[in-house]
Amino acid sequence: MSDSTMPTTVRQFIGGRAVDGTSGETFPTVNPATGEVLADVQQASAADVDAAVASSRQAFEEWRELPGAARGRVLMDAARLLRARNDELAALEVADTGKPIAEAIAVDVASGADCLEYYAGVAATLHGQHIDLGGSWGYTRREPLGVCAGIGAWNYPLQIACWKSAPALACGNAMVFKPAELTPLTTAALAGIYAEAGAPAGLFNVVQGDHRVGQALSRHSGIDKVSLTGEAGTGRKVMAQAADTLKHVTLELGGKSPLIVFADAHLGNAVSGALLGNFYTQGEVCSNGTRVFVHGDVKAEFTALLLERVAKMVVGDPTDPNTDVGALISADHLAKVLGYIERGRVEGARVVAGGNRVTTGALGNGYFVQPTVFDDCTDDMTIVREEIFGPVMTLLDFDDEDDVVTRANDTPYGLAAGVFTRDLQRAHRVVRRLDAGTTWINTYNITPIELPFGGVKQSGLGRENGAAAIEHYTRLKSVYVEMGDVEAPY
Ligand code: TXE
Repeated sequence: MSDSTMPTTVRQFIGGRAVDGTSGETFPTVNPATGEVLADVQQASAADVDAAVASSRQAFEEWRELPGAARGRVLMDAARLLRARNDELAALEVADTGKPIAEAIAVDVASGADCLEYYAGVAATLHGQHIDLGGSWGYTRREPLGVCAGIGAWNYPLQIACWKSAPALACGNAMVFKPAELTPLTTAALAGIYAEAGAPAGLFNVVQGDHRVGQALSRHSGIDKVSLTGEAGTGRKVMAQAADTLKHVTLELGGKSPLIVFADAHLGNAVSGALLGNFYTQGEVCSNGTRVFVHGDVKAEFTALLLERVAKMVVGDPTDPNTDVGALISADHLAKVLGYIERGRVEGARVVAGGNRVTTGALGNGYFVQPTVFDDCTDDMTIVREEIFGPVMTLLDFDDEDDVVTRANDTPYGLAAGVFTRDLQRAHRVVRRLDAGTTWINTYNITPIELPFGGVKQSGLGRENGAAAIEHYTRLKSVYVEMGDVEAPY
């Protein structure tokens, strides 16, 4: 990775340029694969947040007046710039997140660019309705909310920043974005790209820092909407923090999603789905299908095929294109995941693959865990009930459709679910009964931008992507047009 790409200090990005924060406080961002400090990050102060909000408010007044097509052109150009820098940004994301370069090159930046392109097209289509009222008539206007705050998680820093900013900007809003403190690098680059694409100064500002900056944004009276990606507990806090000022809120939160394999499923595909749904991004994917329910008739065959393929997975240096499983995000998260694995053993589940930290050679400096599979799991075990957010799959048996649906729904979460079967009617019947916002039939974890993404129950509120996101970045104004005289009783 070129030195020009890796800053030594990560600053704020306010009013179209990088500026120093005023808190005087910094913290390091670390490469999870090597433990090395990548850069020092400036913690934003309350005054920096105020400045970012004021600068976005100013940009909003200009941006909202542009025709949608003009906004779309800026987004389209930003998408072009993202694609042009795909490999460079992917390498930056790998350094910050520890994920395999093969993933970052193929998915992270590209998904962000897809999102910008999609909403670039949507921007010119935003419209209200004409409502005929006989002589008089009415119409509705779909209007921007104003200044939105985006708060990101550390597993997909750039993609999350694009999934929030693209619909927000397309709808005429401005955004102040705070990436997760563990992964500040690529969001700063995105701000530069929006500026280069012709966005008004301040349209997309970035403030860096930990939960305190997130709190400041979600409480700020100058912010009209807050969109968080994070864990369920943080979601509840952000909603409470936003309540005093009645902000619009979107929450993309955690999950403990079921993946169901019926006896007639194509087992090769079902195993692929289970691997994608548990070990992609070393398991740090909110929609992962970590409760794998397999019909008793095919459990042995499925498990044998699964273990054969897990054994071939490469845990290694994330910058190596042959690596399948990279490093977990931090030493704290490593300890959390290893803690869950130990808990699984203590509660009687059987490790049939992995189960250990990887410390061979240089990997000992990073936070690597083997792709881990538990068998003989029961629904009440901690590893089956709680989100681990690591490479840990739990296998569960079932024999009856009603039973598996009931067990699949027996969780406070409702983010995603997957069903593998060749029986089309069963597939749609079961999906209809599953409590999840995002579901897959005969695949897993594929998220095209055209399709709304989001959860139900404790997995969140609102939706990202698709036409559905427009509802969460606009407000509706009704206009009554009187074509006659006003009739008044007095
Ligand atoms: O979340 P945290 P993390 C979920 C995933 C997992 C979690 C991992 O399932 O549970 O996110 O990400 C800021 N007020 N998803 O550990 O700790 C914090 O600084 C305001 C779901 O990063 O919740 C960070 O920027 N902000 C998802 C952000 O919140 C606060 C996709 C998230 O931090 C705050 C990816 C507070 N009180 C991960 N406390 C999906 N469903 O799409 C913290 N923050």
